[in-house]
Amino acid sequence: MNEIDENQNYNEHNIEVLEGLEAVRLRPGMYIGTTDSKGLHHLVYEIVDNAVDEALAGFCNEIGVTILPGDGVRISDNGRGIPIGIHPTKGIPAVEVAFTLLHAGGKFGGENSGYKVSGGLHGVGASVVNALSDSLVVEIHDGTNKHEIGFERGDRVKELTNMGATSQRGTTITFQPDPTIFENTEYDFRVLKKRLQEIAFLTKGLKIVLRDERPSEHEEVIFEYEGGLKQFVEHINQDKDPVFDQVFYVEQVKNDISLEIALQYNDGYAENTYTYANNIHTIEGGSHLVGFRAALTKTINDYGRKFNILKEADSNLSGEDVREGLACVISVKITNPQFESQTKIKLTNPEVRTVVESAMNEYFAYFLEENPAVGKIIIEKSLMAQRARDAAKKARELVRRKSVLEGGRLPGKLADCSEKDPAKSEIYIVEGDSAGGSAKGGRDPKTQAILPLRGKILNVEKSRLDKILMNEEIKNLITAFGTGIHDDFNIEKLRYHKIMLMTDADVDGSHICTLLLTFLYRFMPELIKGGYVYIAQPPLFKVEKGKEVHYVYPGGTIGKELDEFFDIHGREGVKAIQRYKGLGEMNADQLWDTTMNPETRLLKRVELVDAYEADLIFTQLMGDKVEPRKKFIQDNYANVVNLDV
Ligand code: 0RA
Repeated sequence: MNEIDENQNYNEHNIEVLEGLEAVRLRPGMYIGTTDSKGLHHLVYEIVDNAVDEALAGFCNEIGVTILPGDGVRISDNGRGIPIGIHPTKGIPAVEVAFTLLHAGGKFGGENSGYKVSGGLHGVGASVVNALSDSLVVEIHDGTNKHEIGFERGDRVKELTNMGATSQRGTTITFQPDPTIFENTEYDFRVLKKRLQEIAFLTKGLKIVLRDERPSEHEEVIFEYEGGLKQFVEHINQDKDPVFDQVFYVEQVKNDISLEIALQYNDGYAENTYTYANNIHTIEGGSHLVGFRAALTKTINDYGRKFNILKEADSNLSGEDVREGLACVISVKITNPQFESQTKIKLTNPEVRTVVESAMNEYFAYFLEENPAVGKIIIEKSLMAQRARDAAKKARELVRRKSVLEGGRLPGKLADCSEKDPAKSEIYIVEGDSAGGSAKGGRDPKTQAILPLRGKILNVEKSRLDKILMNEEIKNLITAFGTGIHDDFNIEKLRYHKIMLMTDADVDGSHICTLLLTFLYRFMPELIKGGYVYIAQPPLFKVEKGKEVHYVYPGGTIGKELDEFFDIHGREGVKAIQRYKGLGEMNADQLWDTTMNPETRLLKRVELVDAYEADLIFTQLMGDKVEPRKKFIQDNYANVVNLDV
């Protein structure tokens, strides 16, 4: 902020402004976390959150988000318009205060300006977006006139001006992220789409229109859910088979805490519960989740006993039993949410637990009594889960006892590395014995272990834990990793900090890779969350060109990699093109040079971008239904090969 408005005296308020936004530009990370793509998208959420607040206050029912050519973004709403009156103590229009003063109180109206529930995790407000934007323009339609104010890098460059008559109402904010602050200013439509859809599910009745007006990507999506969380749950279950039609739904405001819960069961084994506090996805759960779980287990057991579906001889259903196949979303809104830390997104407000627990106890009990057929299905399903869990426990004990008896012997097929420090050790999971042979010959035996798998592993999406634990290939994986599984999982015991999935670069190889990822995602998700899982990238072609040998890797356009290679390198002197159909076709040296040598290899780290998205993808890919799988593969062939869920 190197410019002071000539019309104003240089007073302490100006100095406050000066220091405030300059600090944001000096240390943007302190305010928005990062200046990578995440921080860039955060700018949009920060502005959208203010409009969502206006919707939650009941004054706005539509928000538009438009990515403009050149990667500016325009966010508009049909609310009351940001206040333009002169701020009582600052002496400038309220809108200017909001966009130039750091932590301008409760965003637009001071600390006590009412029931503010939205707001991103950082909740830093509009002034931070302004500070980090090359330019930012606010247009306010107050039903009578249109007013405009403009900024550049936080400096006001156009004072609030009446632009003439209008009958419209609402606020439009257009900003251009500053390319000197952000590593990359290119917005990702899919990232905004996912988050805006989530906000729409969480704010029933709010219409959100996302448009991409960049020349190459014209696209528009509209999200509007009258059913809110109910539709969110239906979305989670869209490619699964619900075991009853009804979706349980409760909404309540009590002691200044508003809560919404929706749930339905599907015939799968996994639990999908997503929790939110003030629209923030609380990945690690917290007090709302604890209250919900306690009430779910209690209500189902009480109901089962009361109607004698749970017999005297049956033991009580455990929490895990009653959560098998559960699809559920919990959303709470509170005035002062507390999280364990910036990175541990876990709600800690203790008062939330009791409110959620008593609402669930009361309304879920009603729901079961009013829908006895549903009650019966849930109890019977939970009883089956209980029996399977008992069987799995026995199987697990068998596996454990066996490994104790055998002195924790590693699988016979594993060619282990000599390094004992897990941080320096890698394990390659290889498809088939012949590729396994090449990998064993080509590896660095100090740090690289090889575990060959026989063909396709079991699809865990369709099997129960007891059966999964009896599968030879899966047992080998578990013993080689050293972590144990499920309840016994212990990340401290992981024997390799890089787990490399190395399969052929063809459809079968992708399938095996997906089966492995499904297993890891469902039973050892900590490995994926911790960033220990990688996909090795063997080359697709070898091209001999004059005296040089080139390898062509996946990437760029699927199926066109070779053409793209020739576009860059030309065709002169090309003798032999070899297409690698499988890893087994490469000899040991080639495999080392192209795929395993840490100095030169290409790796993809598997990331869990978003849990419910990942769940949808695994269900589509590995579940019973053929249609969604076909559609997914048709839509996403490129992403399946480069699966980065
Ligand atoms: C009236 C009063 C207040 C804010 C707004 C309208 C308002 C703010 C925004 C931000 C984006 N769009 C908006 N539309 C309206 C201040 C009262 C308060 O802070 O609670």
